[in-house]
Amino acid sequence: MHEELAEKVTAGSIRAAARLITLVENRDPAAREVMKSIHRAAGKAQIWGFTGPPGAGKSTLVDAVTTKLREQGKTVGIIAIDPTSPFTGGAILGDRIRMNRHSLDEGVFIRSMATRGHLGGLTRATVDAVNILDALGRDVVMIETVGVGQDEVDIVKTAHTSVVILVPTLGDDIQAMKAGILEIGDVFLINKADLDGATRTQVEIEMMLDLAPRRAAWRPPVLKTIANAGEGITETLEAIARHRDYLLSSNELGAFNRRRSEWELLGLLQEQMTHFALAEVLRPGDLDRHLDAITARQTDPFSVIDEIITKLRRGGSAAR
Ligand SMILES: Nc1nc2c(ncn2[C@@H]2O[C@H](COP(=O)(O)OP(=O)(O)OP(=O)(O)O)[C@@H](O)[C@H]2O)c(=O)[nH]1
Ligand SMILES: [Mg+2]
Repeated sequence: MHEELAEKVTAGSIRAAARLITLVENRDPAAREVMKSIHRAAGKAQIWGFTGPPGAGKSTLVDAVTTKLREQGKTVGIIAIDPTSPFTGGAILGDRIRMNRHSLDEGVFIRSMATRGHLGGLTRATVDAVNILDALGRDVVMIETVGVGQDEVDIVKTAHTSVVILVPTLGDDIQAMKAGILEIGDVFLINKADLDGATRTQVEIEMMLDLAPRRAAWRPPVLKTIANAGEGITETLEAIARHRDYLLSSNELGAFNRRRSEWELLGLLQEQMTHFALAEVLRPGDLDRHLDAITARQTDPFSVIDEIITKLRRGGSAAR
């Protein structure tokens, strides 16, 4: 079953990819074997992240970018992350409606995923889903996420190029913006440039970028877009292509891919070790007992970890 599903995904079956994403989303153990088999087939896609505040126009922009990519004959995979927070509760429905015009196009695969609920588990599921669309043979995989939490920022860091989408705002709002979002952007867009203050916001972002310490030689461009009118989309794609050229020419791509492997491996290790400890080392009721004792200050989390590690060293369940 595993081999068959893996073969179907790498042969380009959308249905197989959808099924596999559901398995990874549920952290189904069956997904592991398939993920092993498809790893070698992945690594060819360009991965782009789109992040920004709720309602900035991310979905509209990704949709417009998708149209352009399809005109160029490129296949597209989109992961829209639904943070399931009260103020963006309608994200899934919204994405469906706005991306409707691609719904009959086999060259566009769109999937919404939630980030909340598990101990970082769904952040991992998102990374797996990107790899699945990569192995499916998509030329470009885009991740749309609301840039609010650490999970979202982490996800965007796994993209080759991160596009930060902002809207015209008052100066104070920009100052209040988390420095984090400035650091992750390889390309900045001031979307809704049809609204007042777009140029001023653009200038302010440019100034903030001038002041911000930069690790790399790449200076992120700041562009104005009107996503719902398709304006600035060609320029956005050109900026992403220039960033790609920079990654290739500076050898940054190799270093980036290695960091991505590290992030993936260590994340998986953390997930699996936690799973192993909870399932194999702790007896039923142990976790509750530890939590009660820590809360009552009869012990501390460090001592409990020592105890768990000692049991792990002795061989997990054998030590019971
Ligand atoms: N005036 C104007 N409206 C726009 C522009 N781009 C998008 N919009 C509108 O802004 C609203 C939000 O757009 P979305 O694409 O759903 O924004 P989003 O960032 O994906 O939203 P969430 O996923 O809910 O965070 C929609 O009504 C769009 O039609 C633009 O350039 N100018
Ligand atoms: Mg959206």
